[in-house]
Amino acid sequence: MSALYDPPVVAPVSVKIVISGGFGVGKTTFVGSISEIEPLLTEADMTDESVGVDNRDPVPGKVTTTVALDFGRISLDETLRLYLFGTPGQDRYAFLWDDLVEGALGAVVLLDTNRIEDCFPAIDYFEENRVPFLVAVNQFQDTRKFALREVREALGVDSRVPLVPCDARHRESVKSVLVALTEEVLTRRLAEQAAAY
Ligand SMILES: Nc1nc2c(ncn2[C@@H]2O[C@H](COP(=O)(O)OP(=O)(O)OP(=O)(O)O)[C@@H](O)[C@H]2O)c(=O)[nH]1
Ligand SMILES: [Mg+2]
Repeated sequence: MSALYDPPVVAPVSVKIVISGGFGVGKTTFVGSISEIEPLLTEADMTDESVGVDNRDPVPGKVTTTVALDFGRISLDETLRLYLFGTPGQDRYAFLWDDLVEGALGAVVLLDTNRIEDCFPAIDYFEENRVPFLVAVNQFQDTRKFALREVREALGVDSRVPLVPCDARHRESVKSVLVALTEEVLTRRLAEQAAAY
């Protein structure tokens, strides 16, 4: 009898989110901190072959790098499941971007305030392809702390693009970034719908 009144079981909506930014900015760490499944990581050792090709100075202890993608999943609630695709950070894998970004609902651009310019290619890509995105300011040690307002000035992005603080090593921080991104996607969608009428 009661089964008649049970609410219907609704399959969660699954959406694709891209995690991007410059080399060594914390993309793989971000996906690994939040994924509720064992993340698929495509890390390869950084060898001497990369000397002169990759600038490893900003991340001196780094021994591996992403060569294809990071993949993880997080359920924000029972109705919404995010599939996370982390991009490789190095320019020579740029040819993978179109496939990785295809069908994405939104993107996170991770930023290290020591080398803000490294995230410009990602920002340009999402602007050109009209993918909603936000900028997550990652908290590295030995990094001078800048106010978000100063980072925004340096970036020169539209004032509507959200800037949020992040520590890619901490699940709660990563989750708040993803919640902010879903809010941004909704806001953009509603604004587009309103403009269409
Ligand atoms: N202090 C601090 N360290 C971080 C943070 N996020 C990442 N790291 C460290 O930064 C290093 C690089 O992180 P990765 O996650 O491999 O960076 P990535 O962007 O995936 O690198 P590529 O794929 O090679 O471009 C690692 O040693 C991380 O532990 C952070 O928020 N704070
Ligand atoms: Mg990586």
